[in-house]
Amino acid sequence: MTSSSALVRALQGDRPASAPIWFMRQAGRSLPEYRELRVGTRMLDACLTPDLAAEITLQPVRRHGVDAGIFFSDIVVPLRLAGVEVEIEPGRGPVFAAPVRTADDVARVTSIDPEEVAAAAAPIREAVRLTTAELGETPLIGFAGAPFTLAAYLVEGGPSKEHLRARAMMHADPDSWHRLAGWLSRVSRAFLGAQIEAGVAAVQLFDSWAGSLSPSAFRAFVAPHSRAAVADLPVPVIHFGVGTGPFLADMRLDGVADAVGVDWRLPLDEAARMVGPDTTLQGNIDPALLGAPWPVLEAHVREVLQRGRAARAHVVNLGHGVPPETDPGVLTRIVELVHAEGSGAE
Ligand code: 1CP
Repeated sequence: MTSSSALVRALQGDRPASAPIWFMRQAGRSLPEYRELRVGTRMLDACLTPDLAAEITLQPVRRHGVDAGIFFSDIVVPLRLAGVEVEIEPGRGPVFAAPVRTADDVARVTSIDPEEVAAAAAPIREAVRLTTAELGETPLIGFAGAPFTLAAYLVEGGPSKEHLRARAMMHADPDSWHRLAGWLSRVSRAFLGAQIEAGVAAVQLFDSWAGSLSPSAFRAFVAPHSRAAVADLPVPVIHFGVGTGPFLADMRLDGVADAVGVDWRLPLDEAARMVGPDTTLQGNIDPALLGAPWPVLEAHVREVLQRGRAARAHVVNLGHGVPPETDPGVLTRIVELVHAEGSGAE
């Protein structure tokens, strides 16, 4: 039902009449209806309650008329399903009871069979089924965390700025690093598999913090594991990271990624030259402009669309997630502008 949708076509390299648009973090704290539904429920419990996860996923699609839903969940959900002790602290993010820092820690956590994730993923499959039944022809995007971004939390034990402990492990103990990253890759792949079985039309691999890596570290320690997480999937793959301009071509994962996400730092026409003619680009409205006067934001969105024409196809999005303080009316207005713009004569 979703194979002729604008999103799937753009990911496959077509240019539908108007560029598809969705927003990273479109479900969440910018929506009053989300804040109301979440009262009294912990984040990870909400993710594992199928009717709640489905309703939260649907809220922004109804409100904004975006061209895709993004499944409401979190990158640490498969770790919770695998039995790792993790909570999401309000206003902070994922926090682990036991950080994974030494070779022994790595040996302990990687002894968990990633199949445990598939076995425990019934609430995920159920939530995806409920959501796709309501969405009809609008595609649902599934997602998982890339091994490095997951490791950035797991090794540190919680959020960090420069992800120094995970990056240090690569060089101090490469064997443990590769063991951990390989395991995280299989865990995320199992999480994606459950979502795909239940009907998502595309998936996004979030390597949000990859921009903290040097190009050589990304190539040697990260890319092979990210590639393994998404190789040979039966649906299109988007690969996203913030600050990945210095190694954007490597974000293609040797062509395994159908689309590469670009943050606000790199104009899309430059990005198109870097990734070449076989990759769709996604992005790159600057979240910092969401609070600007409408004419300023409108001019910026038009410029993003214009530069996006240099790519083989373009999925419009922000350069990173919707900030919680965003006026949701502004997001709806951007969707209307992008849809109107696309159907006009070029
Ligand atoms: O308090 C709350 O309401 C929880 C805030 C929240 C939400 C709404 C968290 C905690 N996660 C989520 C949902 C979520 N997480 C989605 C939902 C779908 C949507 O986009 O609408 C997605 C795709 C994620 C993925 C995720 N979690 C990423 C990658 C995306 C990104 O923004 O780069 C990352 C880095 C996380 C970790 C995480 N989970 C939550 C927070 C606040 C964080 C970031 C912590 C940090 O700053 O390090």
